[in-house]
Formats: sequence, structure tokens, C-alpha cells
Amino acid sequence: MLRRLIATAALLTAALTLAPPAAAADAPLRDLAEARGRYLGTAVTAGKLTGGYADVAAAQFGSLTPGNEMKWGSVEATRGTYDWTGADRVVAFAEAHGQRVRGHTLVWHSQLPAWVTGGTWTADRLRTLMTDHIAAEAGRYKGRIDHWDVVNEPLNEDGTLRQSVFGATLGESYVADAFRAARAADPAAKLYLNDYSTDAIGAKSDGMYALVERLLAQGVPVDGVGFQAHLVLGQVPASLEANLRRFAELGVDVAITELDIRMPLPATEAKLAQQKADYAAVQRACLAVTRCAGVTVWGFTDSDSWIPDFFPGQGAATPYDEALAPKPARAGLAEALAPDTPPAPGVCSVTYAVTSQWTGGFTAQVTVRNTGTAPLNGWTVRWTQPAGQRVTQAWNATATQTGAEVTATNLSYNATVPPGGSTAFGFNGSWSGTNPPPTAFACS
Ligand code: 9MR
Repeated sequence: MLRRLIATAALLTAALTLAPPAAAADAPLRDLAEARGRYLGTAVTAGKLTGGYADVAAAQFGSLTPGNEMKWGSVEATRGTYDWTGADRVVAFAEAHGQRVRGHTLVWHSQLPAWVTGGTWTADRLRTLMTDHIAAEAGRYKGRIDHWDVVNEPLNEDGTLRQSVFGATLGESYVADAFRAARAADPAAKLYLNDYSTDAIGAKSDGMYALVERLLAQGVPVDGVGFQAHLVLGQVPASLEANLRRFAELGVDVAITELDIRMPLPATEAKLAQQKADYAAVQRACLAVTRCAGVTVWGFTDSDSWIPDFFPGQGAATPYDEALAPKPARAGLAEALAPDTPPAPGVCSVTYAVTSQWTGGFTAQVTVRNTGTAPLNGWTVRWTQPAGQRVTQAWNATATQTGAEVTATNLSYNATVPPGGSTAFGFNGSWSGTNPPPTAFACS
């Protein structure tokens, strides 16, 4: 048979990039989170749970936290007189919409009734007041609360015990007593220790870590640690994920409990884009740690955020604007929660060359190059024969042809192609008339 080398080989490239599923951005955040085995929650204000506010809260979030309604000062402003109106409303709303509730909070130095802060208490008396309060509140909602923030903000910035009325009067033992009382009142609830400025690895989170270690060593029923994550634009701590992980490795769950990301007003497109990246980074840090149960935003709309009151000149800290329109931050959460893309990003290119041609026959070499950043674990190249050519024999790949369509897949030994690497396969084909190269390749 006469073989003739073709001097000019036909070279073609084709690349295919897999895009994230288009539907993910529009899906309710609560469903996206649920599909990843987590919850996405929000703090709410009971009195606002009507109209559009209620619609977004119900549709988008799988967990609700009463922003203020379960605090001691809200439920027992007058000693012995309980007002559960706001708390009941949030719990009933959540139950009506298939949502969980994070109870917030049983023991905190702030938003206490004046009669507690103004009183003079012996250690025994204060301890009993505290455990009675826990029994009353956690008991009322027994079986209906997913997580309880049992003790909120127990630490100073340097990681030592805050000298609140509880810390100063009772020492660290109040934390253990609070958890034991909460377990007795509602055995099904996961019991959390919650604080702010513990998001990064540092003095305060080291103090929290040591506290949790001591509590667990004493058999105190601490189930989880909450990281409030009241963050500043562009300053998601680089150590957030590692910090969550080290607590998880102690044997407790972790959660982001009060996420908001504030910016100097006015909000600009650039600041909102940064905020989107920041929200996504926090969500991803939680997803990266198996024991991170979920993320709660501290208010889902800028119209219901504490930031402008506490940080004059700052705001726009939540994922929805004041008119309940989703901001880029909402898309950041959705994108981070979108279903996992396949491990190989499917980015490859194809080079095709006819290396020899003779009357009625030809040999071609096809090179698959991985242009992505992750290994290709198996590959498929598809093309259409433009002029009736037929593949008669292939090597280094399995090639099948149906009509004009050819599909070539890897063999076991050349399935993996590292980033930047390539692999080649060849085939013999038949032709008549002309033998033009395929015009495009799909590679995945
Ligand atoms: O969102 C709450 C706001 O409405 C109250 O005015 C404020 C009073 O301190 O508390 C806010 O919530 C806090 C939460 O209970 C504990 N972590 C810090 C939160 C922001 O201050």
C-alpha cells in the first residue's frame, strides 16, 4: 500500500468549560442549604412577620432566630410576670413554615431585666434565679427548639471570663450550671456557647477553645459553639475555616450564628461586589467543616439590621436591601451553596492532526490537554466527521462512530490528566473524495 506523509497537518482546538447550574441562583436559599446538609437561617423581628418581610423569611430561610424576643429582659421585664408574645409568635411562624428555631439566648450580660441588674444577689440566690429562668424559658419551648444559645458572650476580648453579673458573682461555674439546667429543661435541644470576635484564631477564640475543653472535661453538656461573625467588609478572617475546624475536632458542632458584613455608607457597586465575595467566603468556610451545622444571618434585610444604630455611618450589612430586593450578597450565598460541581472542572482542549494519508485511508493523532486547575479524571472527546470519513481502528482510546458522530473515551491507564498535562490517542480512518478535518471538538 502506498503511504504518503501529509506535510501540513490540520490543527484544531476546542475547549469546553462547565458552567454552574443556572437554576441554583434562583432556588430558595433554604433548599440549597438543605441539599448540602446544612441550614441557612436568619434573625427576625416578631412584629414584622407580615407581608413581604414574612414572605422572604419563610421562602428563603430554614431556621429563624428571634432577634430580641427570647432575651430575659423581653420575657420577664417584671419579676414573675412573663410575656411570651413575641417569642411565641416567632416559634409559631417557624412551625407553620417548616423552619427550625435557634433560641437566643438564655444567659447573657446584656438586655437583662432591670430587676436582675439592679438587685444585690448572693451567689446562691443568683445561681437559682439563673437556673429558674432557664427552666421556665427552655421548659416552655421544650422539644420545639433546634439550638439554644445557652450562654452568650461569656468572654472578654483577651479570652478571659467577662466580669458580668454572672461571671463576677459566680465565676466560671455559672456556664456549666447554665448548660446543665438547659439540658434538664429541654433534652432534645443542641446547647450552644456563643460569642463575637471569636471568628479568627486569636486570643479571644483561644480563650473560648480552652473554656470548651474545660467544660467537656467536666462532662458539661455543651453540644456546639456559635461564632457570631459580625464582620467588616473585606475582612473575613483568613483563619475562619481553620478556627471552626479546631473546635469541631474538640467534638462539638459549630455554627455561624449572627452573620452580617457592614460597610461605610453609601453602598457602591464595588462595595456590594466585595460583600458578595465575603458572604460566599463565610458560607464556604462553614461548608468545608463537616460539623458546621449552618449559617444564620443577623437580619436578612437592611431594614432590620442593628448596624446603623450601633455603627453610625455604616450599614447595608445584610443580603437584602431595605426594599427586600436581593443584593449581590444573596447571590454570594446562593453560589457558595450551589450543588457541588464535578471534581474535574471539565476544562480541556483538543488538537487534531492527520499524520499520514493514502488513497482511501488516513491516520490521525488527537491530543487532549487539561487546561483547568484540577486533574481530569476520565475524558471524552466528541466530534463530527465532516465528509463521510469512518473510524476503522483506534489506539489509546475507545472510539465509536454513529453516523457522522464519533465519541472517543479514555482507557484506564490514560484516564487521569494532570492540570497542564496532555495525553494522545490515534485512529485510522477511511475517506473518499476529500478528507477535511472536523470543525469542532467537545471535550469533557
Ligand atoms: O439585633 C439585636 C438588636 O436589635 C438589639 O438592639 C441589640 C442590643 O444589644 O442586640 C442585637 O443582637 C445582638 C445579639 O443578641 C447578640 N450578639 C450581638 C447582637 C448585635 O448587637
